[in-house]
Amino acid sequence: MANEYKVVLIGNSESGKTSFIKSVITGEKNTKYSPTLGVEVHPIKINDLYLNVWDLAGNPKYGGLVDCYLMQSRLGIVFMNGEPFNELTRLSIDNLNKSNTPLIYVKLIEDDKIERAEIIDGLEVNHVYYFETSSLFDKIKEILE
Ligand SMILES: Nc1nc2c(ncn2[C@@H]2O[C@H](COP(=O)(O)OP(=O)(O)OP(=O)(O)O)[C@@H](O)[C@H]2O)c(=O)[nH]1
Ligand SMILES: [Mg+2]
Repeated sequence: MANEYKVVLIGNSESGKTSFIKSVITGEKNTKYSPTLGVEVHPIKINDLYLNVWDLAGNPKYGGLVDCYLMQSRLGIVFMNGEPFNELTRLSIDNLNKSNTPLIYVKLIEDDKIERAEIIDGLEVNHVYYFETSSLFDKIKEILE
């Protein structure tokens, strides 16, 4: 399909990747943590785009196949949790940079007080964008629109 895109979610373990995508798909507010073991792929439709969202494991222990999982990505969303990126996250960012895949950096914050998924700064520097949002945020889907 021409308007079908692969999007990968990367970032340290417990940075909120799975919570984010569950919140987008079902509106579910995820409060308990359970690590992703490898990858989960979610097909979602946003406007007229068909996205295959690959929610990858952030724990280096479960990241052995990451280079395969990142192949043919059209967009990477990098989740930040205030801690330095681990080795797997760094390797994934390098991999996507090498193939000139645009990256969006996202930080999930404490509450749902924000009014919209805001672009905080940088706007666009070498295809890098930065957002702060919350998976407790009801309109989280807007970040992908
Ligand atoms: N403050 C805050 N915490 C969140 C938010 N969304 C999720 N969390 C919490 O942060 C943790 C993140 O869990 P996951 O979403 O499973 O993390 P993950 O990045 O998928 O972790 P791995 O699968 O191990 O790579 C959970 O304990 C959530 O309850 C948010 O928007 N704000
Ligand atoms: Mg996960």
